[in-house]
Amino acid sequence: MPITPGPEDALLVIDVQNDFMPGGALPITDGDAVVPIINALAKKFDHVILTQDWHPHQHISFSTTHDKQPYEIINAPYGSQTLWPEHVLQHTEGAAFHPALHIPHAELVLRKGFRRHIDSYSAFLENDHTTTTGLAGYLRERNLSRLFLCGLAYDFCVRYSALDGKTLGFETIVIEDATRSVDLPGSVSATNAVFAQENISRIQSIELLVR
Ligand code: VGL
Ligand code: ZN
Repeated sequence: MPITPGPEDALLVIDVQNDFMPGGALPITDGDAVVPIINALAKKFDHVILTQDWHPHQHISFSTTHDKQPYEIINAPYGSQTLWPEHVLQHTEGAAFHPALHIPHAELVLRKGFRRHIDSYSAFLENDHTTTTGLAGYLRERNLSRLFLCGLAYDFCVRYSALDGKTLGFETIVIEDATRSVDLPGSVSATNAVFAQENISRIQSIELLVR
């Protein structure tokens, strides 16, 4: 069904950064395929917000910080934490947005994951599920009530952003073909299941791009 974004809608573009692209530090298969789709989607929205994963050296999510291998899981003070290769180090090329991402009218770039001792998948709350990024307050003050999510990765940062957005009272829709997954064992099926359970709808970009 065609959808026409209105003044209370925002496109939330999650982590379209070089390190998540093929050849990057934490590569996502086909990650760069979302860039032209997101550029086209952005033209349909008055309000676009970009998130930027932004880690300091020795970040808690880095396997190297713990002398462990990537994709092992540790018990952090706030719960279990998957370990990743070092990625999106603050102010490096790897942390920069993909050079072909072209959204000149984006209104906010929200950085997350900049605290050494807490990871942040969600654009709203860090992985302790308590520390806020300030995004919910920003959206409320600006009367932005419906969110369309796209970007990387479907099964991590898009997943937790969509869930927290919904819990915090926003209508939340994921544009499935404008995302790609890290695809660890079970991560995509768990994401699909939790989206169904929480009534987070999945749509295709064509529904916004027609007309
Ligand atoms: C992400 C793992 C680690 C993401 C960020 O953007 O989905 N995944 N940091
Ligand atoms: Zn990260």
